Amino acid sequence: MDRDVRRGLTLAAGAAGIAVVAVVVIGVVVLAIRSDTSRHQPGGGGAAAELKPTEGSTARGRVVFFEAATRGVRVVAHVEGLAPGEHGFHIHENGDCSAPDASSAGGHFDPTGMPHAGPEAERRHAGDLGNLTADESGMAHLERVDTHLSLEGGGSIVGRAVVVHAGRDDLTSQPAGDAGGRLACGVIGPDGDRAGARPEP
Ligand SMILES: [Cu+2]
Ligand SMILES: [Zn+2]
Repeated sequence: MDRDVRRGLTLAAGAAGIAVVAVVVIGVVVLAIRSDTSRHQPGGGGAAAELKPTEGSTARGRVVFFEAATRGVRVVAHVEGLAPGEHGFHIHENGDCSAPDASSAGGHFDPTGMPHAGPEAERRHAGDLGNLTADESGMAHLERVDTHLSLEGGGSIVGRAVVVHAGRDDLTSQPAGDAGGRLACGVIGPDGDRAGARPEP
């Protein structure tokens, strides 16, 4: 009897030991997976905006933003349904395209209190991306690295809106380059799926 009790206790202790080891192993595996995931999150995903036509417009497209290999943010835009020629292309302050004319997006994104200017200017609204140029079929493609843009921190463009205009941005007139009405608008959101983005050249 005494021997059986002792044997039972030994077996129980053995089972408990195995259970403890199993819990520790599972815990370590879970922690490893979690730390692996978090390691890929900061700055890993880019941002993107789906541009939808405003009332009476046929313009639509997609713009993706991602950290450039060196400094700045790479902007890749495809827009179609435009009249051939130049069209003002900006980031506006409010991530709100709900108004039929996209007026809800507000003015140009300008976190540093600068004048309106062209994309190559040192002193410009952060949102001043210049113009898109549509070809004869109404399609526009733009790809450039912009050192005034940021995807994180106080000056982040995430949560703002991209707007394409009916007219050309003259890169000079205040406060918005005299670019006319708004043809398409899209809110910039985080873009975990980078499959649509082009690799660094
Ligand atoms: Cu604009
Ligand atoms: Zn501007």
